[in-house]
Amino acid sequence: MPDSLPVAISQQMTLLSAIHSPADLKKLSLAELQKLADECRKEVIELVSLNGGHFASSLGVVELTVALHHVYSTPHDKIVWDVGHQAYVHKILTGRKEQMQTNRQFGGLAGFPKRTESAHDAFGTGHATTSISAAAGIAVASELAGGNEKVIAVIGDGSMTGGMAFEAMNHLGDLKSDVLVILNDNQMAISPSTGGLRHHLVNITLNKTYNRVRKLVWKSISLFNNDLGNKAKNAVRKLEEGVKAALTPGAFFEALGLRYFGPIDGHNMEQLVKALKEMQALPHPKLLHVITTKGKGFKPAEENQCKWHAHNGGFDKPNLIDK
Ligand SMILES: Cc1ncc(C[n+]2csc(CCOP(=O)(O)OP(=O)(O)O)c2C)c(N)n1
Repeated sequence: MPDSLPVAISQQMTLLSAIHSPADLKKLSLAELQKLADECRKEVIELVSLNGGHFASSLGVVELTVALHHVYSTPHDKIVWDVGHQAYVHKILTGRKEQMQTNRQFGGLAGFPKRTESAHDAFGTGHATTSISAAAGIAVASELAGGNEKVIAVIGDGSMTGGMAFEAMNHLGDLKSDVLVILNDNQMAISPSTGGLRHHLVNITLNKTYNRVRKLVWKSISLFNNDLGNKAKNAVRKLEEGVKAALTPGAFFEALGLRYFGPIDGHNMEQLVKALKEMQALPHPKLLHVITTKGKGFKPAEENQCKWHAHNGGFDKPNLIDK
């Protein structure tokens, strides 16, 4: 971590106990955000060990959720969680920490985001693959009302294979609305992801040359920004776009009209916060490719991600925590 924890914080009560709404995350340093993420992870393990529930997917997005609530401001900004089974940390950070004991019980909290439960839940979910479409609708409504909120869809690589996600990205490319799609790529649906998209994503992630070329291309585009006449600039841009489309990762998403960024390490708080701040400044459709590990931080879940997708509870938590 680039900055170290103030001694007072490392020795005192938990950071989580002082978080009552996402506004409390705003002033935290990177080290404090990571400490908060570690505490949230323990909280999810504790909760599911007692009452059961969805598990491995929430553990995989702990850092992402903390970073999102640090950079963006819900309920003004809208975060749409695809499926919603990974939203436990989101619920913990948005004023429902104490009620999480009632998760999925009669009269208690819902196991998924629910609009009537919290203003921070932008969309009610449960059905996979709806998030990008919902985010596009929210963004269009905001534009019509003259709003300025940022809209983010967080979707897993499994749900990204559903037709509705492609339809929504295709539409977004036409709408040109300010929507950030975060592709949470853990190579897992409930079981391992399959199909052509999976191979495309693996190629992107593994191909370092593509990533180097992409960085070079974008760097050279920015070099031309001010110095050449408009005609030359346009010609260069067209050429660069062509080269970029042919050589860079994410060309598939770019072809649909979303600018592609990544892949980044979804457990590295510094990378996440930096990337999200960059995304926040861009007013058009874009996709941030984030690589995560399903079950992160809990060894049995990392080793058997399918089995630990959800759990009935009653497991031996203290002996199993991998930290
Ligand atoms: C339409 C629909 N089909 C199937 C499911 C069951 N389901 C719940 S989570 C999930 C896998 C989601 O995988 P991914 O989107 O990659 O998220 P991850 O759990 O890996 O974070 C599936 C298929 C569902 N919720 N909705």
